[in-house]
Order: sequence, then structure tokens, then C-alpha cells
Amino acid sequence: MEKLVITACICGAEVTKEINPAVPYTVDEIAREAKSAYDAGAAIIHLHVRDDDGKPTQSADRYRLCMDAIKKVCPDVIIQPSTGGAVGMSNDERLQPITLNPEMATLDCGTCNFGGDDVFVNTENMIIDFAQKIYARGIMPELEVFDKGMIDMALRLHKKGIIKTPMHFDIVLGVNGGMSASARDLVFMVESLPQGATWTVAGIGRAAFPMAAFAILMGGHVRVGFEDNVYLEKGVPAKSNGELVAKAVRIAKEFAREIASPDEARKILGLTR
Ligand code: KMH
Ligand code: ZN
Repeated sequence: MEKLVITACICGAEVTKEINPAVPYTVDEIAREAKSAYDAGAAIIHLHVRDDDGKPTQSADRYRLCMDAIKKVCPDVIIQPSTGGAVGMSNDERLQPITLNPEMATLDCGTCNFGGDDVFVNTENMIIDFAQKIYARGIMPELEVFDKGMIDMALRLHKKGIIKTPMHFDIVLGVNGGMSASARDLVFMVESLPQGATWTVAGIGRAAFPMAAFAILMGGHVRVGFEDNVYLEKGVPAKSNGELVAKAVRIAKEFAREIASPDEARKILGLTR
């Protein structure tokens, strides 16, 4: 089996220090969390940023500061800014980090409910616009899919030449409004992917490590981090993103799955710059 690519989603836009005091807000905290994840074995940092008071922002200036601080402590890590941002942000606001030409950025492939009255909006025209702007800068998108219809959307846009190969998917399961995080649903999603695509799974909340274990066994890749889950185990808040990555590494080692370095991850995903 290929080596395991671990993505650490260190911050997110929804979790707060009230939920877990280790959730990073400041530039220094974001660099600290990225380093803890990288030292534990993460090849990719999926990045949201915050103002010092914790408010999510997509400001290019704030992303630049955070990305520079991350590069100082993890020079070869792949940084993957979010273009999803937080629910309610405008398209222009969400797209700001791509102006920094990161190697990767997320491309959310459909709209879904996000709990309560929240709706995470990604219409077809938005997806086309985001994709064109991402590819125009030579950035590789990670195709975030929260249900099967979003895979179908990505495949339709691939047929039209808007989404290009190589395709790398992040299957996000367990969002309140998306598909549930069950073995059946993960297998269904993976079997719906096109030949040659790579995939990672992000299990939300208590589904984080069960989904990681399935992906390790199935030959997929894994995303863990505070954005998805702040607990190391039931009732035990993780002290760092590094602890979450280290747990994924331990599970992988039990099944003889080796961990990919950032450069090995670049080869596995077909990242060419
Ligand atoms: N914060 C969510 C509304 C992404 O990073 O592209 C969207 C999200 C997806 O986290
Ligand atoms: Zn995200």
C-alpha cells in the first residue's frame, strides 16, 4: 500500500478555546500547532486563520503572516488554505488566500446544511468560478465532498474540463447536514470516486479515529485536527494537534502503513509545484 498522507486541520473556523483551550488563534499559536502536527507526522496543514480574538478571517494578510510563520518551523510542509472559510462569508472574502499562490487550496463541491440555521453555500456557478481561479494560479484543489452528490458534481465539472486530473478528494463525513460517518457510507463514497483519484477522509467529532482507521486499512489517507475533533479519546481533550496526529500514526503503525513525508505526499497526490 502507498504510504499514508496525514493532513492536520489545525484550527478550523468553528471550534473555540472554550471547547478546547489549545485551539490556536494567534499567529504564534497557529505556528505552534502546525509544528506539533508536522513533528508528529503530518505532511499537509489544512489552514484556516483567526484574528487574535478568535474570529475567523480569510484576510490574505493574516494568511501570509500565518503561512510565513508555519514555513519557518516546518519548511517543507504542504500548506493548504481553506477557500470555505466560515459560513456566511462572501465568495471574494473566501478566495483571498489563493492570491498567495499556495500549493493547494480546498474546493468545496456542493452546498450543505451545517447545523441549526447554517447553510454552507457552494452553488454550481461558485464551484466553477472557484475552480477556474484556483487552477489559473497553478494551485491543486483538494475536492471537499460532504455527500455523494458532491462527487457527482466534481465528475460533471471534470467532464467539462473545469476540474482537472489528478483529482484528490477529501471525504468529510459526520457533518450535521452531510453524510453520516459510517463504514457503509465511506465505502459507498470511495467506490464512487473515479479511477486514479486519491482520497482522504475527515471524520467529524467521535468519528475521527474510526474513519481514520478505515482509511488506513482501505488504502486512503487521513485528516485529523481540531477543526474536526478536539478530543484524543472520549472526555479527554487533546493538548495539541500533534497528539491527534500521533494517534493516527500509532493506528497506522499497527497496520504496517508507513507515513509519507511532505515530499512523498507531493508524489502520491501528483502535486507538481
Ligand atoms: N468552515 C466550513 C464552513 C473548507 O475548509 O474548505 C467550511 C470548511 C471547508 O471548513
Ligand atoms: Zn476547513
